[in-house]
Amino acid sequence: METSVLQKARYAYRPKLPAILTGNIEDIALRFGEPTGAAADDGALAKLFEHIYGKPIAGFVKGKNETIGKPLLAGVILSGGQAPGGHNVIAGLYDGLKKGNPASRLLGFLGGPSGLLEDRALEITGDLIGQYRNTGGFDIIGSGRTKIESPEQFAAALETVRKRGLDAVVIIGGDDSNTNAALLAEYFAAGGSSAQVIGCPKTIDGDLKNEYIETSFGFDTAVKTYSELIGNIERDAASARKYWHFIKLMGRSASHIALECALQTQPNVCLISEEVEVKNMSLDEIVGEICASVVKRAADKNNFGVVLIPEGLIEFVPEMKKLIKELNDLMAVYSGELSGITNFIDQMYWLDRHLSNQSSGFFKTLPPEIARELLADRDPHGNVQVSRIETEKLLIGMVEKKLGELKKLGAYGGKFSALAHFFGYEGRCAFPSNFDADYCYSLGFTAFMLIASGLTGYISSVRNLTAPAERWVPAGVPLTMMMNMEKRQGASKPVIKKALVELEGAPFRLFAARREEWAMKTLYHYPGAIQYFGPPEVCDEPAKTLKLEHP
Ligand code: FBP
Repeated sequence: METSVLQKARYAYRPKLPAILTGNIEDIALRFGEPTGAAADDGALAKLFEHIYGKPIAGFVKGKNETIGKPLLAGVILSGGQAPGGHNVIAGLYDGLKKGNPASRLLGFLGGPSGLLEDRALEITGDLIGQYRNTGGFDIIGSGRTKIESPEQFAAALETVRKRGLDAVVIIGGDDSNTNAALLAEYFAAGGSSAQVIGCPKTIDGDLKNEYIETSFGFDTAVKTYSELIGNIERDAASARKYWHFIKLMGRSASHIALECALQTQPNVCLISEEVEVKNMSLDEIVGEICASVVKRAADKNNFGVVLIPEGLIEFVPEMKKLIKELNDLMAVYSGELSGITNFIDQMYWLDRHLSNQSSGFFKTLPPEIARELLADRDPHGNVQVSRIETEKLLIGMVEKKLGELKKLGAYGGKFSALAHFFGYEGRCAFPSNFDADYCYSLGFTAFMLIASGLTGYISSVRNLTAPAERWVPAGVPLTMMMNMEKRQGASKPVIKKALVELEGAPFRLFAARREEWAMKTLYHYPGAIQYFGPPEVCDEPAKTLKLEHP
């Protein structure tokens, strides 16, 4: 493999570990807390997860650990969208296994959960992992979005585990994939298998977090990559003074990425889906908010600006939310009938008969490209594929129209020329920041400690992340503790609770306090590129969201 100069330099980077995980691992003992409950719906979850529900949180302390040295065979799966640092989770897991016993081995299942179901795997060797340390991407074994849900799939997973003689499987994924990890752990335990399942919190979206998961890995690098690009665009906008840039940012339903990028770059407008939902804002009101900034800035001869749009925005606009819910239910109930109607016009007629009057009326007002995307296949977890909906273009069109009306009324005299961008894939495979490189390695090493200690149905957790890495606190947290029941594809299912932006939280409050000024003036902030070498305040600084949430 040909490697870049930076890649070679990053191979040599030694990720930092929490102090408790350094030194002799036979001297790291487990300390258990009290039995745990669930995020909500305790009764239903206790029934569904009879074998893994209610376990205590497992922390680490100095002390003798008798179980740690036996040789183990573990498997690892990368699941869902790429997030910077995945390779380092595998590196931390691999190094832990080898430190526990050099005879331990690690298999990487290929292409996500389907690799486990179809028993496609390769052995992770020292040479192989050496080529991927501290690099972005998931290409060492690939990823996939297969949801393990049918009885045949669970049986196939158990069959692979038995055939291979696996002691444990580590699933590196987001909320849906870690829900799968809990289901698998329960299935294995109920089926009399001793195979353990451990999850790791991954997603650039930042929505897999709670009291025990301070942030999901990949968020830090992704937001820094997008913020660099947004800062560059802001500087271009302020230099050319002729464009409004509408930038959609990944993040699925959650606006954590957009909010963090706003705090880093101080754009003129940043929409936050969770606020749109709470305030019940219609599309028209959202457009009004953007136009207010355009009009004010035009009065100062600033016919340029930057607008950040979270990719899930569209799902939170009340009329759209109602429409999507109705579409999801119809697509679940009439999937056979609907898939037989391939022509868009015929689909519209069919929907006209099945949607409520309000949703049908709203659906007809949408540009055809957006309507088509709403009818496209859901992902395997039943989510609308929001990254494909061109909200940024929809908003540009609507803003243009509204400004035209304002011009006629004499309320606006500027020029409006807009450009659309979408930043998502650009940040998912970046070289992990030092923070993500260290955090991921620690998560992988912690996953090994949980396996070696015989635990199952736990997620690897590392906390106190705003302190220097040696003071980070690793632990194992029962997956069921983060779960509740939600309606998915028409049925009530156990899922890990998504963390959306809290309007009472410190990051949003800071943003809300500053945004009026940003809307009028040009107060752009240019964070520049991620730095890997240099003083800690330049290289190791975590994201603002994390610092504000954990002062
Ligand atoms: P995960 O939730 O699996 O981490 O994926 C995150 C994400 O990048 C979202 O931000 C985005 O909506 C989605 O993946 C895009 O999916 P795909 O990679 O299938 O196009």
